[in-house]
Amino acid sequence: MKKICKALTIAGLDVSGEAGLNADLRTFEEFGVYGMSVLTVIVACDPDNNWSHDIYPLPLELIEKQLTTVCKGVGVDAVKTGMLGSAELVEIVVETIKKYRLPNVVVDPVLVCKGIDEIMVPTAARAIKEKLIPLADVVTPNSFEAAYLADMDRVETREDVEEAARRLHALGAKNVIIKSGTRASTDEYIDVLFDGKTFIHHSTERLDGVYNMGAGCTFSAAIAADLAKGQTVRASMARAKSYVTAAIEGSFRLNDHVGAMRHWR
Ligand code: PXL
Repeated sequence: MKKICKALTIAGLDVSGEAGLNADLRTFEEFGVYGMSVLTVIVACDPDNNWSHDIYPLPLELIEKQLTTVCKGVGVDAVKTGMLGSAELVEIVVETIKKYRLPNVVVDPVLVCKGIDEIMVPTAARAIKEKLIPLADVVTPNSFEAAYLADMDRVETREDVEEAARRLHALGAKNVIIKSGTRASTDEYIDVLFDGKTFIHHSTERLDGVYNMGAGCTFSAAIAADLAKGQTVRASMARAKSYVTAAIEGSFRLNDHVGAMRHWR
């Protein structure tokens, strides 16, 4: 029988399903990988107040129990981290990665939520930078997160992106992929991969009239899924990019505030 590869996402639940855990599990499924999940926070939105969101963290003890269930009880071929929510939880995740020697660690350093450019929990952000990124096989910040993590005012131009990637690699991440996304000042989406030696650029045209909530989660989940199957970072980045582009092209409206990507092909 063909080996079934397993991936774990440690992420938040976006109740309306565009981002976070839902997006990750759908992506694992599409990549033919068995998905498991450790839930960190629940993000609920207010339909009567401009879809403003509130984040409800789960008790740390409960998160630890989930981590033990999966990491000790089953085992994983790759792990992806998303919204963690507190410095204490970052520490627990770091200890878990070390204790169970988890392979193929993909860190999506979720520092912001639902299009708001403000660091959600500064102490958690610092812990991600100092403790989690050094354990990452791949770290996938968007340009806003890259600027924070690399201590730069902004990451906009190609030179900025390359400098930020060098700095994140120096923090200990083996591979750095910076996603320019909608914040790019050009007509392209440019993703840059730096493995400590070379830069690889991937660009696709900007898409109009689409929804891309959850694109970051989906992108890093796709990379984790491919790494779980033994693919190289370079190959998984290319596949992740085309998968995300197709999912954005197929996106659909949920309400006046948000839409969702189509994860199925
Ligand atoms: O896209 C970042 C993100 C990650 N995880 C959860 C989220 C969001 C954005 O809203 O809700 C749970």
